Amino acid sequence: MTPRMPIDPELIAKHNARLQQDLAADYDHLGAVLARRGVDLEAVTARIQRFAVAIPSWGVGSGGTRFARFPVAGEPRNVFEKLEDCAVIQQLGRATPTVSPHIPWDRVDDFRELREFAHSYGMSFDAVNSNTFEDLPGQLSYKFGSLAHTDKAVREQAIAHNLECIEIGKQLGSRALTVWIGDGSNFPGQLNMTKALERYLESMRVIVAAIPDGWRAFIEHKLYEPALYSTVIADWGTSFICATQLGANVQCLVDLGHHAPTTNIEQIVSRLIQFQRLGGFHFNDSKYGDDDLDTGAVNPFQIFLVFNELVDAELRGAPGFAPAYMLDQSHNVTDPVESLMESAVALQRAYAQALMVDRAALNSAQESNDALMANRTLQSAVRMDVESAIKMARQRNGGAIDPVAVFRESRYRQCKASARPQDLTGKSGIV
Ligand code: LRH
Ligand code: MN
Repeated sequence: MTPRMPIDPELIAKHNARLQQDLAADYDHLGAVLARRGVDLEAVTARIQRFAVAIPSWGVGSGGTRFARFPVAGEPRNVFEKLEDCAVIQQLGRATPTVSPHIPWDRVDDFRELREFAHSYGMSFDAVNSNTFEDLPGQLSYKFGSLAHTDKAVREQAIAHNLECIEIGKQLGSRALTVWIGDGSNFPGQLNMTKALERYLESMRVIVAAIPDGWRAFIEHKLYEPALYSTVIADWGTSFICATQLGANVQCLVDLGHHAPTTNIEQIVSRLIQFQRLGGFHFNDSKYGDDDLDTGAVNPFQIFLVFNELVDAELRGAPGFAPAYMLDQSHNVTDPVESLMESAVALQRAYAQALMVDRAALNSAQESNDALMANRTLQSAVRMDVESAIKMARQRNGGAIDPVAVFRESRYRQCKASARPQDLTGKSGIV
């Protein structure tokens, strides 16, 4: 069954036809440059074609800060409209075939219907995210935590929610549960930090026991926010210890924005790969805190250094290496569809540049402690202009050579602005 296409395929064909000749010239040039380095461009392009990253369902609506949220006219009003927009990102960019849902934000009466709706666009579901950081009417409050709460009744409520997310994930075809909790404290002395982690582990044991065969549970650490003095799962070390305590199907999820500004994230990634606990990523960028900015928009070298570790693991066949790639961003001043398309391209770019690294030269420079040559080997890869390889991969996958240009030409957002009437008065908080 050919998937439904939210954008007129003719528009993409005409656009690609206009840009085809220049792309071919740039591609041939890159091929010649790489051939001199002993790198086969076709092999690189084929790997880029297979690269995939999941879209966060909560990312296609405009985000917000504690100060305000500025809705975009025509933004999705429910999960079905979110999936439509995700299908646009996939049709034009061809690197985002899955969506990571968030419960209860994406709750519907019939999840099988939702699965079929996604499939009608050729989309499927990735890791399901639980939410025990917001209160729902008639529920016990998560003000003082959830899985690590001092009150057994609140912990049981949070456990039950995660068990329900697993059941929902089964209906959606997900194969992983992501558990991020905001539990922590705002004052020294407020929390017995040892007991809090013991309560967390006790709660997670119940959840992990319900994880189906073939599934994984991802523990997502975060340094701070909403807790501003201590966070129960604050760093990769705590996440790693918990994963090793809880079971082989429990791994660590690295959200790039969840670290102190000076943290060496690529080293954390190399450690988690080495000990087979790298579950996956929430890619985004940040300058200060958990800013959830567009991937590669602020510090593209950071993403390259992470992919340098990932490509090294991929090429040496690191045991247990199967990271789940997901975006986790909040879009306050751009069109979310455009930001998500550009962010997927930023990941393809980092991946392609990491594939350009002369690993033999890097290895001999490292082994001979030739620091300058080692760093230069990396720098020469990140300086490679790989745009034609990414565009060729996208076009061969059936996408648009320039997705944002076609998205704007399609006037999709303007069409949705009239099809999705809503009050655009700004208010704070994530969709
Ligand atoms: C927490 C987080 C987590 C999600 C939420 C939307 O900051 O990164 O992954 O549940 O953002
Ligand atoms: Mn995240």
